[in-house]
Amino acid sequence: MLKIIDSGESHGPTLTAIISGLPSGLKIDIEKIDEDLSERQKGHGRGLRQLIEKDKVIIASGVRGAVTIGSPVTVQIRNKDFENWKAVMDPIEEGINKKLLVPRPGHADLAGATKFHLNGLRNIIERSSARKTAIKVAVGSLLKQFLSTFGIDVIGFLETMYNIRTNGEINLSTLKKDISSSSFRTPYKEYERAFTDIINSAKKNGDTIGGIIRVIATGVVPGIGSFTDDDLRLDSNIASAVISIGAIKAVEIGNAIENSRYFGSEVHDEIFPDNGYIKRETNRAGGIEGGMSNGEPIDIRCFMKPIPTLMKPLNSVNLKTGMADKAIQERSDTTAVRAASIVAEASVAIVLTKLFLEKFGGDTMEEISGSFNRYVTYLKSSGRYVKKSY
Ligand code: EPS
Repeated sequence: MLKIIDSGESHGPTLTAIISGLPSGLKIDIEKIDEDLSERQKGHGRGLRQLIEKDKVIIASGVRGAVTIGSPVTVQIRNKDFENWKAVMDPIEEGINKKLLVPRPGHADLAGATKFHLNGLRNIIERSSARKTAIKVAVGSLLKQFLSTFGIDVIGFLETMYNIRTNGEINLSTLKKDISSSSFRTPYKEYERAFTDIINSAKKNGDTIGGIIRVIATGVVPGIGSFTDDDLRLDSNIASAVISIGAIKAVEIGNAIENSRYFGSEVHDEIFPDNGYIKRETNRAGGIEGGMSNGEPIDIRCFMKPIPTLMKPLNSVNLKTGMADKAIQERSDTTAVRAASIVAEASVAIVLTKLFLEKFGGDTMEEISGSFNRYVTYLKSSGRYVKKSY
């Protein structure tokens, strides 16, 4: 059973996550985790915080000699900015307490302050901050290393921003290369100019923009997740995980939205025999049927709202005076859709690892590999092995 808990405030000393339930014997490549952390920090439209931080993972438990030992793995990232915020954010010393009093529409500010009986918003801002997505990326990056041992690759990328309609075929065999050569982490390179222009114009107007992220996981064998229990469904776990990322407000699996407008005969992905394999010619279901992987690529879209911190602030209410006022302006990003694509990739990796371990779980990598290999042998001998469509 994989369990993950994380903690940390945006300007506190560290972000921390504990991953319990990982088997022993998994080799960890720290550099790969740091590469993903750096990916999260990049992108046109990010704010000044990213110039202060240079995120690096610290592994504080559960790993010896770059190999997991079966005990809980602690990962941490230091907030360099804490040095500048010590007078406000020291966990022990009572410091400066300048009250932020006017909540931002669209932010956790108002509901959070009400829930915790506060006027000042600082404590709400600190934990609801997108800064905490850094530790999620560290966890997801580590778990991607587990998944890759079993041939699973999870790739998150930017599909579009604002109201720009990107078009074009995705080539799964070159997708990773295609997005890594794009400053926007998108395979739709011909739209990069349009993305740059819309970000520049939003920034100039003190505004923000959202967009759509796509995550595709390849190499997932059929039968991950389960129809038997709601909390084991792959689709519900993915939806919950990605919608837990701040500002992600909707999730689509496969072509779900378009599918709802067509006849069943036009939507369902027909199954064909192919010399002892199973084959499909379409993947409108996004690789999930009955809450389980069906062997096709898992295909998810995440819809991100524009960031609520506007430099041209919206109308709000001062929590101290009760009078009309303009919302607070904090240092922020014009857009973070590109960054969110690596966060969503991490979230999907976390879910896939959890449900993979439900099916093939064991104390050691060796045990898990044994169980996995037996299943693959069964798939092949029963004619259920899914032929790659890419
Ligand atoms: C972010 C860290 C934050 C913001 C932004 C993204 O740091 P700071 O508040 O010190 O500038 O830049 O977060 C938000 C937009 C938000 O609402 O929390 C990060 O590391 O991704």
